[in-house]
Amino acid sequence: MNVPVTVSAEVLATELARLCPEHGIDLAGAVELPAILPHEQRWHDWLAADRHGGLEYLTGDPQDRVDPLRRNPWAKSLLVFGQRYTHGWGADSTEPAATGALAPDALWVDRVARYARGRDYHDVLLKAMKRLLGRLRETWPELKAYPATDTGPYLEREWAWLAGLGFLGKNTCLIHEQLGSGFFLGVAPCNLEVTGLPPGGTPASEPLYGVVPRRRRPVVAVPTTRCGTCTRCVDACPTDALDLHLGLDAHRCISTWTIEWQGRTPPERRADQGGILFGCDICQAVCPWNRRAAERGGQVPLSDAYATDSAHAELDLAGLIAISDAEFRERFRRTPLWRAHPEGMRRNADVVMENLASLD
Ligand code: B12
Ligand code: SF4
Ligand code: SF4
Repeated sequence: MNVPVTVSAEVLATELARLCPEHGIDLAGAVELPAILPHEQRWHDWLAADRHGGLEYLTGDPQDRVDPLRRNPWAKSLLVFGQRYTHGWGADSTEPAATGALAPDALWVDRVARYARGRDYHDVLLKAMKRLLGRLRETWPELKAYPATDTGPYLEREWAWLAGLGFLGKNTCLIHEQLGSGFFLGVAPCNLEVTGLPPGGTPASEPLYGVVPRRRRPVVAVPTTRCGTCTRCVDACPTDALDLHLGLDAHRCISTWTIEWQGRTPPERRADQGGILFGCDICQAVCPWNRRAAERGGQVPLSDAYATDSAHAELDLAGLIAISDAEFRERFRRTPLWRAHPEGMRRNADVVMENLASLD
């Protein structure tokens, strides 16, 4: 039976404030459905301009990503969750994954983007959302909700912006004024009819729950972005992958070709990869919002799910170039590095070794 459950935003916020800390979730909000996404055209233009970088799964059914009701016609709202994996990137951050640096003596772990140094968020966040929804079901037994993180066809950043979790930066990341952008997103279409939310498609100024509030003072008009005249991320990107009109060109992004790309690194891209082995944090590391978040970071403790896995730090590059399929599976199962496949990891290590050799 598809019976909506009616609840006020206030009551839902109280429940989320009780349950999110227990489940390691830092931000949570809701968007009324149906909703028209204010930046829907940007998505269609992005695809039409072929900026998806060969990530074919994005092209399947573009309309599903902007309209959750196509797959979940019974849904009344979309819940959105955020879970931090880092305090931010301080001005002193020197790791190659955050600077592109060719540091010969950098630890293996420094060469890996921060989101990927611990357990896989597809596992951790999804489980946290499922458990939290299970607890909400104790209050509302008729609750129906299907959580997803990356795994569902949703423009998660756009939905998160509408749910009040943060603003959209020129690096295309969702940024929270106090926490920066070092958090994952997950969504869940559900049958909660939440009264008192902004009308679908109108952004909220605050999430329903936040481990810290976004701003010190409430705002009247909610901006899409709070970048102002800053262009640090656009200027710092080593491959010119960011532009102000369409956002990120996945063809040019180091993150794409060290994580998602199958096959050889294009010769003209190899030098740009610098000392980066997996993922890329440069356009987040230079962001002033992340710098300030790092400065105040210790005040808001992180869940340990994404703590650096010290077993991986010991691997050296030469070892990675020769890593066997079996060893790769043994070491990287349940971590985000799994996504690279053994051949991708060998390829990435080979590029970094080649770039380091160019220092001699
Ligand atoms: C494909 C993908 C990638 C691709 C393409 C990234 C991209 N920017 O499009 C690649 C492989 C390059 C990538 C890299 C990374 N990714 Co990724 N990725 C995704 C995925 C699966 C889909 C993104 C997508 O639909 N892109 C298409 C574009 C058009 O959509 P969009 O960027 O979201 O932008 C839309 C709106 O947000 C809005 N918008 C965005 N920015 C701006 C800026 C302005 C000024 C305006 C007006 C509007 C606007 O317009 C667009 C249309 O609605 C999402 C999960 C999901 N299902 O959403 C994760 C996701 C975006 N990735 C994530 C992460 C962590 C990363 C990396 C940091 C990993 C790393 N360290 O290497 C980098 C960051 C690179 C970057 N600057 O984006 C997180 C981001 C969390 C956050 N706080 O923002 C997500 C949400 C995964 C998750 N579940 O947590 N990713
Ligand atoms: S992740 Fe790296 S390569 Fe991709 S846009 Fe950001 S700085 Fe550029
Ligand atoms: S670096 Fe500057 S332009 Fe880029 S996202 Fe951060 S504030 Fe915006």
